[in-house]
Amino acid sequence: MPGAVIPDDLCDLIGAARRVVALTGAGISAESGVPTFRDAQTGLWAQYDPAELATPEAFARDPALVWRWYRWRRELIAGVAPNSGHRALARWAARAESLVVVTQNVDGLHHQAGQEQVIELHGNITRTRCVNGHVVEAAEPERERCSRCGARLRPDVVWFGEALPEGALEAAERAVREADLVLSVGTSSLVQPAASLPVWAITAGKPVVEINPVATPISGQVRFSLRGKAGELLPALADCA
Ligand code: BV8
Repeated sequence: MPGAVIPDDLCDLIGAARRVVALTGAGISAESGVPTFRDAQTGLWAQYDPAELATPEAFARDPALVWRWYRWRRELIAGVAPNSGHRALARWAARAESLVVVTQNVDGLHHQAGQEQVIELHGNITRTRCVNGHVVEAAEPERERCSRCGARLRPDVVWFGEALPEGALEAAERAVREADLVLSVGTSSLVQPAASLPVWAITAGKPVVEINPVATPISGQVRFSLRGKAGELLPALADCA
């Protein structure tokens, strides 16, 4: 949909917005070739449920299997680049007083697109840490131990059942509180506590704009629910900024 048509009232709202927050999920990376979390499983991994593998229990039960899954995802992500959606948010940030990206994604593509203010709620798949929290470099994290405390190494992501990184949710809540426009881009709005952020914005009376090819649990509550792809709609929205 080249040159998507943005309604005048939405374009005016964007033009007047000074402090923007973009809440992003796996859908913004889909056009970069990163399968969304729910369809990430192809080939060998089709038999596994990501919500089962992305847990401390799975890692405790079979660390080698979990590492194989993360190595497969790391190799996939190493071969992709930011798309026009990521780039549009980075461009928009240069034109607003502030634009903070609060992402559920662990692929680092917002940083790669030049986005300066990014809150990674669920960590970053390319980083490795030990089970005691020490971030380390490791060529073979499946086999190596922490160079600082000797503990087992794991990907520096937040698994289901684990708390978000210290201060990340608070920083995201503060950004939403200070925003005059909130975007919810490419997320099924199912995973908590990230999914509570757009709901909190709606409750606080902030204008929320959702971008998703399909409806989500918040589609009926937001100011604008745009049915479309992030890579096509975000550039058109950024042109209004
Ligand atoms: C916690 C990192 C507490 C790992 C991930 C309340 C109620 C119910 C359950 C809970 C609750 N509170 C907590 C829970 C449990 C759980 C949870 O939410 N479960 C869900 C399934 C019900 N939450 C947690 O466990 C969280 N921790 O709350 O801890 C605590 C507190 C103190 C002390 C101890 C514990 C931690 C959750 C984080 C899990 N880690 N990722 C890894 O990646 O390996 S989650 C992972 O899945 C992703 O990071 C992402 O967040 C999530 C997938 O969600 P989406 O990003 O939305 O992706 P999805 O595939 O679902 O949707 C893609 C969307 O894009 C779709 O809508 C699609 O239509 C759209 N799309 C497709 N193409 C495009 C597009 N949109 C635009 N353009 C396109 N081209």
